[in-house]
Amino acid sequence: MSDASYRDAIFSTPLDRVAQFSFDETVVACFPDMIRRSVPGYGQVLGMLGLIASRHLRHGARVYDLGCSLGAGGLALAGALPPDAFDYVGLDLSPAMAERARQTFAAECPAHAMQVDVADIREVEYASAGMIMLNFTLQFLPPEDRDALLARLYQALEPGGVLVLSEKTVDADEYDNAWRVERYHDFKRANGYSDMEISQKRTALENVLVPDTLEAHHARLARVGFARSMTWFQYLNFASMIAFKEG
Ligand code: GEK
Repeated sequence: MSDASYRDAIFSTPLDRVAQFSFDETVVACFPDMIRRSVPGYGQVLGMLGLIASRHLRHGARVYDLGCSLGAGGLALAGALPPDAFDYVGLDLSPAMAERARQTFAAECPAHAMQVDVADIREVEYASAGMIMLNFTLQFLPPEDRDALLARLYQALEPGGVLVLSEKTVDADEYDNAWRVERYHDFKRANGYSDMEISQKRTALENVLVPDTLEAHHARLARVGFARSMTWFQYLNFASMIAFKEG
């Protein structure tokens, strides 16, 4: 991304009251830095989105990117596919994110059809799509809303379409989970976050980011209709799955 990006220091000062995490202007400014340093495998997942689209996307099909933030998923596809290969629709609840995504697409891939709307992904009427990306977004929805959204996405997918679902996950086994979370904190420390930043972000995300187990994800995908889903990527407690609608 060519936009100037600021270093994420949101949780580097002691706060009297740690605010709940929200995607406001402060977060937007440092978002690319934050997500790279705090989501293991973020870059690898993005890189594969283009390759997955090259293999699975019907030429000219619509692609939804739900919770598109600054549009990294759209940029990944535009970098891998020609302008007539797909119509991109990015959706995000945050007007600040959506505006920056629009500016980035206009600057980086002006020939591609890139639309960005401010919307709650739970309330959108989805048109038919060849590929739907939920890249680290479902985890922010209240757990009770997740089935209904995925059921609607399954309905919106064309036969042969794919859903890519990337998430922070939790392990059912408490020892496995503790190991993964501790190594994740090591990963953040190695990427320059202090213990205070790590613990304050953790508090801010409590009740905002509620992770599921991989088993719960695959069970949900099966429940809403997907005959086949698999985990194609995992790095500590972050994973990406792909679900196939029968063609
Ligand atoms: C990327 N996919 O860079 N409706 C719409 N958007 C929402 C909703 C909702 N109900 N809830 C949260 N969001 C991106 C990264 S970030 C992940 C996704 C992270 C949006 C929220 O505004 C934010 O932009 C995004 O989901 C999650 O590949 O920050 O860890």
